[in-house]
Amino acid sequence: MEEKTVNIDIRKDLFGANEDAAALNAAKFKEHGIKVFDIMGSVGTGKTQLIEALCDLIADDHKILMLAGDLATRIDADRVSSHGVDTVQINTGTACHLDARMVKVALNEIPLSDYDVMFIENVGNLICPAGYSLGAMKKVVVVSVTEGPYMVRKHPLTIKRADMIVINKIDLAQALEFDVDALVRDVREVDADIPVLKISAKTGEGVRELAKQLGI
Ligand SMILES: Nc1nc2c(ncn2[C@@H]2O[C@H](COP(=O)(O)OP(=O)(O)OP(=O)(O)O)[C@@H](O)[C@H]2O)c(=O)[nH]1
Ligand SMILES: [Mg+2]
Repeated sequence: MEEKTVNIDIRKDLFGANEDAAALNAAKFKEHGIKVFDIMGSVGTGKTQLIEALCDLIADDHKILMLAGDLATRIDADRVSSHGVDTVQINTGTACHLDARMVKVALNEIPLSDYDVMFIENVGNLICPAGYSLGAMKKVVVVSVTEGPYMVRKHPLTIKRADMIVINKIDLAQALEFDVDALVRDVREVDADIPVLKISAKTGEGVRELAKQLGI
C-alpha cells in the first residue's frame, strides 16, 4: 500500500481571542513589575521539581508566586508551597492546557505588585499548551532524558514557540544511555538560536545558570 501522511492545519483565528487576552495579561504583569515564566512540558519531565529548585535558589531575595495548572489536584502547588512560596491552583477539569483567560481569572484577587517573580506550571502536556500564550515573559519548555530520544523531533511547533529549552534529568543520562547532545542537535534543527540548557533539577546542576538566563 502507498504510504500516506495527512497534515492538519489548525486555523489561526481559533487562537486569536487567546492572543488578545494574553497581551492584556502581559501588560498587567509589566505594570506590576512581575517577571512571569510559563513552564511547559510533558507529564513527569520535572516542571515542579525545577520550580522548587528555582524557588530555593532565589527565595532569599525574591517574593515568588506559583500558579499551578493541573487537571484535578493541587499536588504540585502543595509541593511548591512547602518551600514557603505563595501558590494559586487552577484545576482545568478536562482542558489539557492553561489559557490566558484562566490565568486572568485566577489572578483576579491577587496583589501582583507584592511579587517579583511568578512561575506558571502548565498542565503536563507537550502539545496543547504551546498553542496558548498566557502573557508570560518567557515560555520555557522542559524535556527530559526519561521520555525517549524523539520528543523534540516529534514536537517541532512546541519547540518553535518556546523561548528556552531545558533538558532535565541529565543525572540519569548515562544510566539510560541517553545521548543528550543528540537532543540538543534536534533542537538546533528546529531553531538554530534558541537557548538550550542541560540541567538536573534534582541535583541542582545547571539550575543557577538557568536562573541567570531567565534574568532572576
Ligand atoms: N533523577 C532525576 N529525577 C528528577 C529530576 N527532575 C524531576 N525528577 C523526578 O521526576 C519525577 C517527576 O517530576 P515532577 O517535577 O513531578 O514532574 P512534572 O513535570 O512536574 O510532572 P507533572 O506535573 O505530573 O506533569 C519526580 O519523581 C521527580 O523527583 C531530575 O533532574 N533528576
Ligand atoms: Mg508538576
